[in-house]
Amino acid sequence: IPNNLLHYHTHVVDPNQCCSAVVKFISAPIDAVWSLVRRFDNPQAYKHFLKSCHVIGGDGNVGTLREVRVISGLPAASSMERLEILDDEKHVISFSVVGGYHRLNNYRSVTTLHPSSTAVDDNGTVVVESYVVDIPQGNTKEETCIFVDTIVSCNLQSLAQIAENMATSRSKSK
Ligand code: A8S
Repeated sequence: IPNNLLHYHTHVVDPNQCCSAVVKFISAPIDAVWSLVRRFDNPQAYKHFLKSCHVIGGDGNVGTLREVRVISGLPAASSMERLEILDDEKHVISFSVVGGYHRLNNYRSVTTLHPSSTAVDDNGTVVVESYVVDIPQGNTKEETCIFVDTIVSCNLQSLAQIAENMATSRSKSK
């Protein structure tokens, strides 16, 4: 992570909280990935555990609230989330959980995108998503991190698939 973005992933973590991060390489340009990630009003485009999203207050800027509903089979029904950071230049988005029916109290995540050029792919993106959350009563720190890491990894996996499809269909039509 470049120095000027490191502080976004530096969290204050209380003893009753856990903190972790997931990193994913995506073989698509940063603008394609960002066009999906920046949509605070449409997280279900790539977060497949969500079935709906309703924006409740705000104009799409910091402070906007959304209520997402979760598919069945998870220990959750809905979540109320507040947009904390949306920076189109630095490619940073952050939200915090402020309510809802689930077990992840005080969840907050920060997602940053970084252009990545390798020998194999000179136009890729690295996504870094870090989070901090309260450890639910009756669970350990490890269990909590495994649960959240799994959700975040699934989200970044489908984000990659969708962005990579966008990138290939675009280069084919050139
Ligand atoms: C995100 C990340 C997470 C979302 C979690 C971790 C959640 O939406 C789901 C299940 C839960 O138990 C908690 O970026 C909650 O959305 C899928 C409802 C918050």
